[in-house]
Amino acid sequence: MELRGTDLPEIRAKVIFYGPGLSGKSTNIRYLSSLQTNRDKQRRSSIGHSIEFHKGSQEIPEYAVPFGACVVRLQLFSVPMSLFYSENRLRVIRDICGVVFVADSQEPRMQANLECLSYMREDFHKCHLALDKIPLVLQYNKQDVESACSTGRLRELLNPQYQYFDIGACAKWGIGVAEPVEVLAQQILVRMGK
Ligand SMILES: Nc1nc2c(ncn2[C@@H]2O[C@H](COP(=O)(O)OP(=O)(O)O)[C@@H](O)[C@H]2O)c(=O)[nH]1
Ligand SMILES: [Mg+2]
Repeated sequence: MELRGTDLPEIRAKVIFYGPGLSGKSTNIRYLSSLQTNRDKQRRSSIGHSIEFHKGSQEIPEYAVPFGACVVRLQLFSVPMSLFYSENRLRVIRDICGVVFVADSQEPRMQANLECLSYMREDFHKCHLALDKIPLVLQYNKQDVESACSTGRLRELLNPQYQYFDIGACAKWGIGVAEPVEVLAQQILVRMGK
């Protein structure tokens, strides 16, 4: 999908990438952010340099998803899972609009995935956020690794009622990276009643 103009109304939404250490959260964010930077560059060269580009806080990676007459501009955050940082984690979570849970598909990481899901529920509880009110999607990353569980097995463990959109991914190669945030953007729009 491409942005079609500079004057579409924008909705900004903060999205958090949650998941056990080394599951690929930063890899996802880096990939999306570089896709966005390339699109912005293309747009800039196609319309000339006369228009000042609307950019958010330069430090925060972003990814824009166009829907008809508006654009959902997602600001992408990740949180350190270490308990030492738990206060920081809560600070980041407080005003989020959506969550991408990045699970590590490797069999030996299943316990870490499950623990992290339960930490996430605790964190949400501490922030007075109801998990059923915040759009959540799951990504089963590192499907390329030999010890990876199938997406079916991961769903059984992490999404047993198939309540949430989920997808297998190889974030390192950009596979299955855009879909989760695009689904999330759509769900965020629906929640906002747009
Ligand atoms: N094989 C493989 N490695 C990946 C994939 N995604 C991320 N990685 C690697 O996993 C490591 C941890 O990734 P990172 O994004 O830093 O994890 P984070 O701790 O969740 O932010 C890095 O060496 C990545 O290159 C993937 O899809 N397949
Ligand atoms: Mg990271």
